[in-house]
Amino acid sequence: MKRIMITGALGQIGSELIVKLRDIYGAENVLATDIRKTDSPVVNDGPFELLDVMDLENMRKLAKDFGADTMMHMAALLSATAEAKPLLAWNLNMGGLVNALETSRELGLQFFTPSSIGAFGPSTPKDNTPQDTLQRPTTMYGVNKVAGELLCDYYFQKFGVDTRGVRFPGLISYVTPPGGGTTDYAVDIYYKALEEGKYTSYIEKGTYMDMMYMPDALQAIVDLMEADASKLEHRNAFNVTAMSFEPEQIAASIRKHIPNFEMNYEVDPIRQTIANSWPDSIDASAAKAEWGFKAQYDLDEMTKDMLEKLATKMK
Ligand code: AKB
Repeated sequence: MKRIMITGALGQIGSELIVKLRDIYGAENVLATDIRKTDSPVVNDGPFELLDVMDLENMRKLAKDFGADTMMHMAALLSATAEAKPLLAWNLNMGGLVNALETSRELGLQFFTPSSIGAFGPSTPKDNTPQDTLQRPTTMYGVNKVAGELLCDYYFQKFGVDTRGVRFPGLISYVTPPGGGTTDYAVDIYYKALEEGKYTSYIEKGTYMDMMYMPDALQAIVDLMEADASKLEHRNAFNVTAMSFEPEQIAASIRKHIPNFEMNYEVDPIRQTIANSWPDSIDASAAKAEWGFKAQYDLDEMTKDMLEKLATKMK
């Protein structure tokens, strides 16, 4: 990775990934692109171009003019939004992906795109979900993710594009809030804990999902992209996780810092159905063995850092 182009740069992952990549590879070597422009470090602190990922011609031109050797395709709708707008999700998630893969094939770019725990479904083994297992998701997001994993494998096998990916769990960060995901409650809860001392969860108690703190997710992307290709038996996509918890456990972790924190429930049937169809915990041993994946933060370490950073940010 020397000249990296990123789509969806202003999204939840992109906006922090850009900063990390610019630190490592130099600001001038990381091209951020997004369909919108904001007054933010992503736009102001390095190269930035407007790009609709449905526009293959412009994507190709930007990558070529920049002299990119790597494409990181982050633009996508998350699970709850995709469930509300399934046709838009199909068109954008699949259309954007195929354009990014085509650009990478034509220009010989290394390629990364995230998959998700959403690529699993109710018939997948729920505990310690294996790397290679049944994937019959029942959500549009899941359908997109499985099709995307297969498409990336196809571009690797058929055209030799160096495609790599991870199945991210819910990602938690104090920088850019997520939008339209099922796991977003685990981010919202920290804001509300500091603002109001209480939170109403749309996910039912007892619902376990895998999660990861953003610094670990960003490091995982860099480590996978820098990994020796000859060591990778899998490519699209590796299970990665740092923790699995249910709402009562994150509330208990918050109470270690805010003892009177109150948790209530008003379950959203759509997001609950999505959560119920996902694993309770996944097995990341293939990622550990093939490229040394390691997460630093557990639930309590993450809670401490989130509350400290958010308190400063919200001052
Ligand atoms: C979502 O909830 O949609 C995402 C994901 C797990 O892919 N955070």
